[in-house]
Amino acid sequence: MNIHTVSTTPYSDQRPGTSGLRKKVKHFQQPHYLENFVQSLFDCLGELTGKTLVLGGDGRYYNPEAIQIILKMAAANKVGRVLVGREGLFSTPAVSCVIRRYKALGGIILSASHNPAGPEGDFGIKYNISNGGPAPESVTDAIYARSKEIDRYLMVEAEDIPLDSLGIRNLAGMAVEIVNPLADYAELMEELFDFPRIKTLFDTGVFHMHFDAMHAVTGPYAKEILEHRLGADPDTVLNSEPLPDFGGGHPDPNLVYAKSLVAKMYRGNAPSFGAASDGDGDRNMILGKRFFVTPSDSLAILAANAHHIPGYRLGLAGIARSMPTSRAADRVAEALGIECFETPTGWKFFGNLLDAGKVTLCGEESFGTGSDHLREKDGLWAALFWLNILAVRRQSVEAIVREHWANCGRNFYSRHDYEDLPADLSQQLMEDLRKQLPTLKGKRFGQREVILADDFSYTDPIDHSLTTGQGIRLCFEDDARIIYRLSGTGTEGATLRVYLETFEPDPARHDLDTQVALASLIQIADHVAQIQQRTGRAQPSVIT
Ligand code: VG1
Ligand code: CO
Repeated sequence: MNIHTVSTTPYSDQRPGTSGLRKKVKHFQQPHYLENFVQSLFDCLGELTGKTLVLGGDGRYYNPEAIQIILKMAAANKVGRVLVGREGLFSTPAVSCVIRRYKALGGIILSASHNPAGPEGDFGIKYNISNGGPAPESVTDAIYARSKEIDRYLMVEAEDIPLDSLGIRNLAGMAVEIVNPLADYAELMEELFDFPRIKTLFDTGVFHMHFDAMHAVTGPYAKEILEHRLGADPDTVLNSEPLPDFGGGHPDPNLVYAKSLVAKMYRGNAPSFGAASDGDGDRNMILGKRFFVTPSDSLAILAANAHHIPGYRLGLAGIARSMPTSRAADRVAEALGIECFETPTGWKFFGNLLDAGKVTLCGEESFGTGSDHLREKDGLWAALFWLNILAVRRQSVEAIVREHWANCGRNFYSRHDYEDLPADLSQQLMEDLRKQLPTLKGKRFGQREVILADDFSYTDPIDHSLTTGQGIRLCFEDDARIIYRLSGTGTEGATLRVYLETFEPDPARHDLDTQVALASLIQIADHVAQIQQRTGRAQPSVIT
C-alpha cells in the first residue's frame, strides 16, 4: 500500500468557530491547508482502525476536490469504512441521521452553510461526533491545539474514486460506500410525520405550497419528500438544482435572500404555505400567505402543537433555545409544565441536553429548529412539522400564529446585523460594553429599568463544562431584552449582532410592525453601545 507521510508546517488560524472552520475557498486551497486540518482531526479521534465515518457536503465549489483528499487521508489513517453521499452530497441533517443510523464514529461535513460559494466564495469543514451532533468545544479545542503543532499528514496515492454510482469501492484497503443521500433521511421523516394526512391536504386541491431550495443541497430532498412522496405539485420546489455557486445567490432563508419564494408568497394569489432552507439544509424559514413567522415564534408554535404530530405525540421532555432566541418558547414550556433551557449560540450546545433526554425540541433565532430525531437543526423537518400541523388544524399559518399570540402574548423580535466591520473596532465596542456592565444594572432608559446586565456564560448541566463570553445581555423590568454578540461564522471582517425583544400581552397591539414596536428599544441599544457613532453606519446591513 502506498501511504505517504507528507511533511507540513502549521497554520495558526484553524480554530473552528460557531459551526466548524470557515474560510474563503482560496484560503482552503493554500498548500496543505485542508490536509493540516483533516490530519489534526484524525489525530484527535483515537483509534480509527475498523471505524466508520460519514462524509459529504452541500455541493459548493471545491466540494468534489475536498472529498477526494479526505478519502485518501482517511484510508492512510486506517479508517475502516467511509459512507459518502452520492456525488459527495449530503445535507447537514442527513449526515446527522446517517451517523446515528449506522452507529458511525462521526462525520465530516463540507459546508459554509448559507455563505455564498464559488471560487471567490466560502468553504468550510466541520466534524460531528457519534451522537450525530456538532463536536463540542472540548473536541474542537483539541483539534485547534493539534493544528498548531502538526508537522506531517498521511495520504495514500491512488486514483480518485468515482462518486456517481451507488456501491462499495476499495481505496487502499478502506471501504468507500457510496450511498443514496436521501434514503435514510426520507425514511426518518416518514416515521415522524403523518404522511397520509399531509397527502390528503395536498389532495384537496386548494392547498398549495412552495419550498425554496435556493440552488443548494435540499433541492433533491424536498423534491423526493414533498413532490414524490407527499404528492405536492411538480413545481413546488423552487431552485431545486444544487449548483456549485448556488446560482450566484446567498442561500440564507430569510426575507432578504429568499427572493423567489418571497415574490410568490407576497403576491395576490399566494399559496397557503412557503418554506426555504439554506446551503447545507439545516436552516428554515416559514411563511404563510403574505405572512412571516419569526424563527423564535416558530419554535414556540411547534412546541405548543407537538401533540398533533405522531413523532411527538407522547409529549415533550423539555425545550432548549439559544440565549438570544426570543422567550416565546419559555411561555409554552411554562404552560406545558416542562423545563426550558437557555444555551449559548450554536447547535453544539444542545447535544448533551438531547442525549440526556432533557429536551425534545430546540431552536435558534437564526432560522434553526430541530428535535431529538437528530443532533442538528433541520430545515426540511421544520417545514414538514408545519405541514403536519396545517393538515391537522386546517387553519391558515397566520391564523395559527395569531391564535398563539392571543393565548401566550407576542414577543416582538428582531436581529440587527452590522456586517463587515473592522475587527478591532467591533472588539473594542464589545470590550467597552463589558466595562459598562457594573454600572448598567438599575439604570433607567425612559420607561425601562435594567434588571440584569451581564456577559452570558453557561455551565452545561450534564458535563458541567463552562463556556464564557457568549454575549452581552441587558434585561429590562418589562421583559424587554437587548443582546450584543459578535458572529463566529464570518470569513471577512466582523459582524455585530444586536438582538432585540419586547413582550406584548395585549392582543390589540399584536398588529404593530415589529420595527415600530421595537423602536424605543432600538434607540436604547444604540445609545448604550454607541453603534452609529462608532461604526459610522446609519442602519444595520441586514435586519431579520
Ligand atoms: C450563526 C447563528 C447561529 C448558528 C450558526 C450556524 O452563528 O447566529 O445561531 O448556530 O450561525 O448556523 P454566528 O456565530 O455567526 O452568530 V449554520 O446554518 O451556518 O450551520
Ligand atoms: Co446551515
